[in-house]
Amino acid sequence: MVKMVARKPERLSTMGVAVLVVVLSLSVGAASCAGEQAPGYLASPTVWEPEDVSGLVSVTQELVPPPGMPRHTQTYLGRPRVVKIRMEIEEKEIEIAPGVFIWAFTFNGTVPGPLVVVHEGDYVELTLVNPATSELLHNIDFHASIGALGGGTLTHVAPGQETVLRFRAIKPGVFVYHCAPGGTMVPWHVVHGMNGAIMVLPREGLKDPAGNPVVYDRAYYIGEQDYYVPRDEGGEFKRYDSPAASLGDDLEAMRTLTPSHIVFNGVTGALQGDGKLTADVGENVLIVHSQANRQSYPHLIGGHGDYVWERGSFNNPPAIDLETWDIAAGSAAASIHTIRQPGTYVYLSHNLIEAFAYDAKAILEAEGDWNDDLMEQVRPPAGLR
Ligand SMILES: [Cu+2]
Repeated sequence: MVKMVARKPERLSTMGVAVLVVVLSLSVGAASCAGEQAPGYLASPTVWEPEDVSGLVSVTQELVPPPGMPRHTQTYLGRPRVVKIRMEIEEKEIEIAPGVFIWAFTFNGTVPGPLVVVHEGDYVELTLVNPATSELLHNIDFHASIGALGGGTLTHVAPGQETVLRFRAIKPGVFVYHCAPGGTMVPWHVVHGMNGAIMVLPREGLKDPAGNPVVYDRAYYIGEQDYYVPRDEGGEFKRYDSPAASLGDDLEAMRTLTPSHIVFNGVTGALQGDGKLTADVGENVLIVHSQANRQSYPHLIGGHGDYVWERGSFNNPPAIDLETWDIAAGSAAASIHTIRQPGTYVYLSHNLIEAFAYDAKAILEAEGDWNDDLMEQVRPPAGLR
């Protein structure tokens, strides 16, 4: 028998959510490694019995612009709920970099669309509205859902139409959603910003690899976006009069598979300067990071991913203490970062060309006391001695 003490999650400060952290001593048999699920994790996913939805409590979730997340509790042990959300489609011209414009196709006016948060077993009831002022037909495909192309075939809304879709979130994790009207319209809408993510929390909250609760004190949503802005004969980025006017040029630019821009949260520098992320020393910071169309390689310069759900599924134990991880195209990852030093961190895609020559990065500024034990400048840079 191997005696093992589970790593204690660093439970720090508050964000209005009180969760009891229990440290367990676990006895692990030497033969328990192969083919078994980690302690505290299910050997197989939960089977959800159908509910009479009319008898369930309905709650309305107020969606907020990224990098914010809607108000939520990290645990929820009551009966499944119907979580009602509303998304209004907006086609709007935005300036993605100085002097560079694109007609963004958006859910609720932002790139990415808002993060939705529910708990495993809940029902998501979406009202999707396409105002009469739109030019284009849109819909939504939730990777968290099951059936009808993720709801895509049930939600086509022409300008001046709305629809209501309800699906059950039976798989805990972080998942992309995106517009998917069909054919080449799918990537065209996605690379015009029409994507976002949903977080389906386990009902008991997040857990470390040993099954102990892990709580976060702050949470941010980052949607990484690749754009393919056409250039004119002189090499300048083109600007168009209407949402659909760029289609022919766009498809040509998209087929190069070479983005003109790669940014976090829609616009160059969105999560830097006044938009930077903040934290305090001692906090656990959750970052949900989605990329609906391309790969990404998250890394926190000056820190680590203390807990990383690289593939996004909360039914799998997180990896711990990673330096860099992968986000597959069309997926989201969740990571928790324990902030141990004050100062400036850079959260980026560690294809450094994409981070610095493009703009796939965010700044995280932390306040608190410096820890000399972890790092100390023994002698500042000076002349040779
Ligand atoms: Cu669309």
